[in-house]
Amino acid sequence: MKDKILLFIPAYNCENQLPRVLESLKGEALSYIDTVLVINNRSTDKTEEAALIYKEENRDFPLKVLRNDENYGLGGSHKVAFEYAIRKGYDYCIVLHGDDQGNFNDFIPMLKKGIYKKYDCVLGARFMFGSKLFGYSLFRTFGNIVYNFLFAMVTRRRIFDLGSGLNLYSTRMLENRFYQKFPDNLTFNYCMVMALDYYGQKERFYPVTWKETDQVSNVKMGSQAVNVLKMLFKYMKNRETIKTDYREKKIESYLAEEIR
Ligand SMILES: Nc1nc2c(ncn2[C@@H]2O[C@H](COP(=O)(O)OP(=O)(O)O)[C@@H](O)[C@H]2O)c(=O)[nH]1
Ligand SMILES: [Mg+2]
Repeated sequence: MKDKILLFIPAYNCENQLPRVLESLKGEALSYIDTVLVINNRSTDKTEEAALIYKEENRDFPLKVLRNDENYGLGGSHKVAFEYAIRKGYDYCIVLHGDDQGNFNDFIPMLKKGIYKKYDCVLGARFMFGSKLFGYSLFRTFGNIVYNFLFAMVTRRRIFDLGSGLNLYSTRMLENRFYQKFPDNLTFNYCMVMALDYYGQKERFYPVTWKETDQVSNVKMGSQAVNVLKMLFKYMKNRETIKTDYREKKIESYLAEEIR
C-alpha cells in the first residue's frame, strides 16, 4: 500500500521564500506527498497571506494552512505538526523549512528507492559526503562539524547533522510523544538527536543541499551554541535528563487554528 505522507512546512517571517518552496514541490515531489501543511507560527510579516494567495492561485495543490494559537517556536511548531500527523493517520511526516534553504527534491531518490521504510527517521545531512553547501561560511561549517563530533561521542553513533531543515520521521516513532517536553525553540532538533540514542531509534543520514541567499537567520548563534553544549553535557552525565522539561514556558497543549 502507498504510504501516506505529510509534508510539514514551519513558517515564520518568510513571505518571500515560502511561495518558492511551494513552487519547488510541483512535479515529481508532489507525487510522494498527500498533504502540504504550512504552519504559520504567528509571523509578523505577510507569510500567511503568501500561503493563502498561493493556495488561491493553485487550486489543485494539496495545501493546508494552520496558524499557531501562540508563537510556539520552531520546536513547538513541530509538536503541532507531529500531533496532526499522528491524529490524521499519516505514516510519515517530512519537515521542510519554509525559508527555502533546503530542497525537498533532494529526498526524491531516497523516497523512490523506499530507503525510509527501513528506518525510524531519515535526517537531511549538510555535512557529509555528497552534501552541497552554498553561501554557508567556513566558520559555521567548521562549528557544525565540531558539534556533530561532540554529539557523536555522546550518542555513540555517526552524526552528520544536528538539525537541517529537511527530515523525515515515521509516525510510528513519534506516537509515544517522547518529544513533548523538548525545547520549543530552535534547539528542539538537538534533543531529537539525543533521543536517537536514548530511545534506540534507527536513523539514516542522507546528504542534502543547503543554501543561504536572502534568508534572515533568527538564530542567536553564540547563546544557542552554549545552551546546546550544556544540554549535551547534562545528558552525558545523566541520560535520564532527556525526560526532564526543557521548556522555558510550560504549554499544556499546542493548538493551531485551521485557516484554510
Ligand atoms: N526563528 C524561528 N523560526 C521559526 C519559528 N517558527 C517556525 N520557524 C521556521 O523555522 C525555520 C528555521 O528558522 P531559521 O531562523 O531560518 O533558522 P536557521 O535556518 O537554523 O538559521 C524557518 O523556516 C522558519 O520559518 C520561530 O518561532 N522562530
Ligand atoms: Mg533558515
